[in-house]
Amino acid sequence: MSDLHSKFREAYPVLKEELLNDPAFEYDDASRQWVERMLDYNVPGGKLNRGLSVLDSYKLLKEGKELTDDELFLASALGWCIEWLQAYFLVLDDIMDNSVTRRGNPCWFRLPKVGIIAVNDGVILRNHVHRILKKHFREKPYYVELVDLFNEVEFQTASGQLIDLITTHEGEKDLSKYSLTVHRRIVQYKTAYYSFYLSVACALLMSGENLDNHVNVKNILVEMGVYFQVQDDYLDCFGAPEVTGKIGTDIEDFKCSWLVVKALEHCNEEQKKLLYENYGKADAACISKVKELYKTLDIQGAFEEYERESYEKLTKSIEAHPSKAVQAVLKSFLAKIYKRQK
Ligand code: GPP
Ligand code: MG
Ligand code: MG
Ligand code: MG
Repeated sequence: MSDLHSKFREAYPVLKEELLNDPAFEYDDASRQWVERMLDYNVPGGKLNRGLSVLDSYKLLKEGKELTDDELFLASALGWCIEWLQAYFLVLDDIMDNSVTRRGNPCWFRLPKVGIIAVNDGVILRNHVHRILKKHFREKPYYVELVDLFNEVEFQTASGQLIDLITTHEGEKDLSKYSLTVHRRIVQYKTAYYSFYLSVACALLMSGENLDNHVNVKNILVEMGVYFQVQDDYLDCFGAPEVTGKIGTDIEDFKCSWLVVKALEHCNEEQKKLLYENYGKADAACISKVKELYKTLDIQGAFEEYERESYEKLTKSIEAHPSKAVQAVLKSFLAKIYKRQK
C-alpha cells in the first residue's frame, strides 16, 4: 500500500474517536458501543476509492509538491466524509432494494439486533459528515462552499434514488417505459455526483479553486459516473458475488437496469413476451429465464462494446482539457474503474 493510502487509513480511527467522544454518549456506554460497531461495520469495509481519490487528486493538483502532515490529514478527513456519506446511502439503499449482502457480509439491517434501527443509523452517519466538516474545516475560507457541496450532492443522490424507486413502480405496470434516456437520468443523479464529482470537487476546494470554473471537469466526471453505474448494473447480474461482495437483486426488483434496457432494444416479440412475464419476480426460475435471455441476446457483448466506446470517448474528452494536472486526476480515476470486476 502506498504511503498516501496508509496515511488515509490512519485518519479513520482518529475521526471515529472524535465522533465517539460526543457528549451525547458520555454517560451511555451502550450507545457509544453501538455507534462504534455500526461505524466499523459500515464505513471502512469497501474499496475506499472515493475517499482515496480526494488525496490522490489533491496530490496531483499540487503537481507533485510534498504534502504537509496537515494537508494529508485534511484531505483524508474529506475523503472519509465521502466514505461516511456512502455508508449512509448504502445502509438505506439496502433496505429499499431488499438486498441480502454488502461487502461480503449481511446488509446491516439484516442483523437481528439491528433491523429498522438501521434507518436511524443512516441518519447518524449523515450527521457525522457535517460534524467532521465542522470540527476540521470551520475556520477554512472554503468552509461554506464545502458544506454547500455536500448538501447539493446529497440532494442530487436522493433525487436519483427517488427516480430509481418510482420508475420501478412504473416499470411494473409497463416495462416499455424503460429506455436509455430514463436510465441515464437515474444513474447520473443516484451515482455520478457522489461517486465521481464529489472527490475531485473536495480536492479543488482544498486547493483554493472556485468550482464554477470547473464545469468541464464536472461534466467529464458525470460521464464517468454514468459509465461506472452501467458497470454496476452489469455486475449485478454477471459479476461474481464473492468478488463484488453483494448478491444482485436488480432482476427481481424490477430495476431500470442498463441490461434490461438493452434487452428491450434487441429482443423480438416472443422474447419481449418472455421478459414481460419473468422480469421483476422473486422466483429463481423467472430470474434464470431473464438471465438466459440476456445470454441469447448477447447483452454481455453489447456491454463490452459500450465499455470500449466509453473508454475512448472519456479519454478523448480528458485529453482535450487544457491542464495536465487535471488530466492526470481524471486519467487516474478512469484507470481505477476501467474493466473493473468489483
Ligand atoms: C446505487 O444504486 C445508488 C446508491 C447507493 C444511492 C442511494 C441513495 C440514497 C439516498 C439512499 P444501486 O442500488 O444499484 O447500488 P448497489 O448495487 O450497490 O446496491
Ligand atoms: Mg438502489
Ligand atoms: Mg442497491
Ligand atoms: Mg446495483
